[in-house]
Amino acid sequence: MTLAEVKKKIESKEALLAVIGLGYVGLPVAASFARAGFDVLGVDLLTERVEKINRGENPIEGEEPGMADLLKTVATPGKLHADSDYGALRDRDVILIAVETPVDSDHKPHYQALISALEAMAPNLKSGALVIIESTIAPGTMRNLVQVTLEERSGKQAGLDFFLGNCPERVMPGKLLANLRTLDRVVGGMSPETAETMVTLYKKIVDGELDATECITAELVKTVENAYRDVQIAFANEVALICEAVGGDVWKVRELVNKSPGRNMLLPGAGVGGHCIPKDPWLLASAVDGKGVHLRLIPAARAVNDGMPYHILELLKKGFAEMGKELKGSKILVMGYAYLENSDDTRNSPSAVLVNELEKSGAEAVIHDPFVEEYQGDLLEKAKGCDAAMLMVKHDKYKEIAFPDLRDSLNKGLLIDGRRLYDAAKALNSDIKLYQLGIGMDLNSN
Ligand code: SAJ
Repeated sequence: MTLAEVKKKIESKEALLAVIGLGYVGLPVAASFARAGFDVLGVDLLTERVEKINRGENPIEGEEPGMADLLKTVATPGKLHADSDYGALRDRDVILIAVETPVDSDHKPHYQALISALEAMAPNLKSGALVIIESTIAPGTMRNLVQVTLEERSGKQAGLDFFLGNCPERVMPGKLLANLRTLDRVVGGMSPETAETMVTLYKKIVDGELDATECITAELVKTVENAYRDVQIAFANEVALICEAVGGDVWKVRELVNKSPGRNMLLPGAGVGGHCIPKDPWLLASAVDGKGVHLRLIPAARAVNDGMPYHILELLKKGFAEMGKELKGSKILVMGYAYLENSDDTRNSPSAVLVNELEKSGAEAVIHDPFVEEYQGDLLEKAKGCDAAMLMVKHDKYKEIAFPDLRDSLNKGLLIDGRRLYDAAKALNSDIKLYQLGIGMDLNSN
């Protein structure tokens, strides 16, 4: 099959599609193409997930508007069918891969899932098939890993016997289907014709702009956009540390800085978690391994952001020192365990780092989070007997706290606010000692 024939089958929606990896990226994509009228095969190693999808049930945790209903309507043969058998790929004209691409503890890409998927699909690759990687990958991976693996394992030649592209996702938990439909996407093809064919495909489910380009550009854009955000957040965090040290208020400083044209200082906070921001800068950085490029800013930003939970702990230690209290043997209420406000997603949660440090210091951590099932419950009940509370996530529910009630529950009215959720004057009136990230001691001197 030539690329032109693939394009024609896509235009008429006769093309048989497959999506490998039915997680929070792959499943919405598979379901969206099925809704658009394609026959989609979903492949995932988790048989339980496969069975759930074939029953029309949504396996994705958390609130995903529209996802459950969409699956109910498309989970039928001829629309979306899930399977664990890679052999089912043999008749597929277009294969999307959306498997996890984490980094190891040494910050290097961990491509095992991607490699396994490529090796399993290669023997089943139909001549003329279009293969698209949606996973976030380090710049150069399409050429150096994906193309090499597929050619070696299939005996076919990219650009001749099959076609390759990279279309990074821009999904966000809680808005999977909305982002997928509305956000612009970079469409990287190993050839301009491949990129154009991919645009024809994604046009069927994406209303946003589809920017056809090369694979290396697509790989760079995705990792750069998240590294950029990480550096921006790190800058805000470092300014918060400066403000604390010199007696300023970073929140006021940020507001006034952002009145200056072209400034957009992000928010300091108790840490940077989630499925992409902590990982993608390392994928980007790994692309220059061995190329004699010494990166300083991107790794430094990661270090600043990873250091924030430890800094919040320092604020607690400062409060205890003022009260002549020891951390060892104390009981600390940790408010918020998700990585993001009003989310139940705990991946790379900064609170997990804080809890670990508290326990290493001999303190007992009592965790509360209104969205994370195992930590739900009555906040004031959990606060009872605690020596301090630490606000790590600015869940809306935490804004409603009545300080007098919190004060009555806590042994000592000590509250560490890692997200500037609270108003110092209100805390003062209810005799709560409040330490807020980024606000210097004398401004914190209530
Ligand atoms: N954070 C800060 N200060 C900020 C913004 C975020 O400390 O000013 C922290 C959050 O608390 C969280 C982490 O950083 O722990 C990540 O927050 P995020 O708002 O970046 O949310 P994510 O991780 O879901 O990022 C996603 C990304 N989207 C995709 O990868 C498709 C990111 O590229 C988007 O910029 C981001 O959503 C967004 O803008 O909402």
